[in-house]
Amino acid sequence: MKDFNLPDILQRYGIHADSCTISGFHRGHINDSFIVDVSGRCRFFLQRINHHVFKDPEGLIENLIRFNVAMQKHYGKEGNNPYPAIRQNRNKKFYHLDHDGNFWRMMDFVVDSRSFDIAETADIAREGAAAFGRFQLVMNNEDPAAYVPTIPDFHHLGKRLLQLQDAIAKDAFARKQQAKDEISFALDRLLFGAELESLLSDNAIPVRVTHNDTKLNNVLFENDSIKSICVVDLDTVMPGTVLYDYGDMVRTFTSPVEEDEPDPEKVVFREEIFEALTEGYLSELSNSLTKEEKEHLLFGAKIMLLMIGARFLTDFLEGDHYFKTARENHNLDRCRNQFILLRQLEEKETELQNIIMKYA
Ligand code: GN1
Ligand code: MG
Repeated sequence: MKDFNLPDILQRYGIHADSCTISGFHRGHINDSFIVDVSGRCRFFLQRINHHVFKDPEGLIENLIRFNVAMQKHYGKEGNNPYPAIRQNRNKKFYHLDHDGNFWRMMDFVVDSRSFDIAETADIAREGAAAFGRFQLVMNNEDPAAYVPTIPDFHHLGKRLLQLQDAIAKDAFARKQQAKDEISFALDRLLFGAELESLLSDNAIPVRVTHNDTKLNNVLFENDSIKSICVVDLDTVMPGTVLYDYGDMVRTFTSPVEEDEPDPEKVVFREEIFEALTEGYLSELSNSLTKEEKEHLLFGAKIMLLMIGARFLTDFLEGDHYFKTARENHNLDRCRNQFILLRQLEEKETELQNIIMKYA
């Protein structure tokens, strides 16, 4: 972990470091996160926004404020809104820029909550997906043009695949040979990029404000039940499509192991979990999606698996500069894992499409 002057940052928010316990929260691959416990009285979630990835942190904060206003309006009374508030510092700003050019943000910590890395049961999958469905229902009233793309072309599959091809051509770390199977798997699917572009350019799939990082562990559940509270990790709430959000749920819910599990035997596409998440998402949203959106949800799962796998592979070939890694070949393991899941999905495509249509 880099050396940050956390006491100084907390001071900007009127908190004395002596009066609190700070612990690192090591889940995301991009930002640095800390839980700040103030003498057991209240808790905050302090984050350094990685400005090499989010190049417009101010725009990101503006999105977040806009998002909070929308949720506040939706839930009405203050106490009914489960979404954590973003705190102002002593200069009345919603972020703090430190001497090293780091952007910091502090939010309330959602107490008595938990998250799941794995969908252990179908009920968890159904409720997790329903939480993203309820999020989407509110976002459907938001104007996508009012939200800054916090990462331009984040889910532009065509560009992601070009970046991969570029990394293969350069092979700057001489790792191409080690990843030859994964490379050919990805190159066999270059057409997915063109297919997505044509759907978007025909306006067949509408642009909405979407979450864009719908991992299961971005849903907060109550501590003592499997009722969801809200969804978190809102930095990529921006213009997108429901194909991405549904797709990223399929990617992160269906496997019984995490995305970096290196043992290929353990990566299994669980159809019952797929069905539960589809049911949960569409139980909330079915009436407000277009026919084309519903028909292309499975395609959304395919593009997200390919895209994240390709991003891990690109990062592996480029020497692991983007995603945090903890071991050798970590990004290659992640890529392999995602491609195994995609292959299994492709083998069951007809059945899976029928399941979607049952709830659509
Ligand atoms: C990153 O940092 P985290 O874990 O929330 C990434 C997502 C990937 C995910 C893979 C901004 O999310 O796109 O799906 O890792 N976020 C960014 O686990 O690149
Ligand atoms: Mg995220």
